[in-house]
Amino acid sequence: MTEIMMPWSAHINLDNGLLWHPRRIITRHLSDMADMYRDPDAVKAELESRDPLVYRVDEIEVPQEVGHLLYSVTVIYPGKVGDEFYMTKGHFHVREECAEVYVGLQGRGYLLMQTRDGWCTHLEMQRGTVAYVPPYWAHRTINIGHEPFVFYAIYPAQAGHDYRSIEETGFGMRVVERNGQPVLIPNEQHGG
Ligand code: M6P
Ligand code: ZN
Repeated sequence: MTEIMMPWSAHINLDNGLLWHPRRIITRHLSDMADMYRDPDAVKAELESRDPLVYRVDEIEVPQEVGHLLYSVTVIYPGKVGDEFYMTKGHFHVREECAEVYVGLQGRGYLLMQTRDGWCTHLEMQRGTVAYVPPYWAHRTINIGHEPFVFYAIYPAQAGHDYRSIEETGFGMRVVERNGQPVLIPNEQHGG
């Protein structure tokens, strides 16, 4: 029998990006993604003194089934490892045919996207940007500013996260600071 869920609402604090509702909170520190940054010496030096919180994801709780929509609010804190800006791990969807929509709420960021055959592109995001991640594109977000970069994401609940491909090959581009500005450079370690 079809189970009927009661309608409900949540609340996003637009000042700090945090979601108020029963939810799952995911926090990622530098040590959780140490191998993803380009400069191992910078990672090591940083981890010797502290293990900074790079980003936080607040998710609502819905069944991860076809028909439901899952959404989350991500806060990427400002910062760099060496000259590389703080970023999310990035993932393909397990169900690669699932798209995703991002809405910028605060700060400035890049949304880096890449196909399986290595086509890599990016979009700039700020408050009010609505970015569409089409099916079959891996996606990673990067804080390129001096304040938290906050965005809302919504996607089919069955999408799932595949981190392994990105852990193995990385993205084709990295975002680093040059003369105070964010610059995309090719990723020499990219194996895709
Ligand atoms: C967005 C969505 C989430 C994702 C989060 C952090 O909120 O795409 O599904 O979990 O960003 O990105 P990642 O899972 O790659 O660390
Ligand atoms: Zn996704």
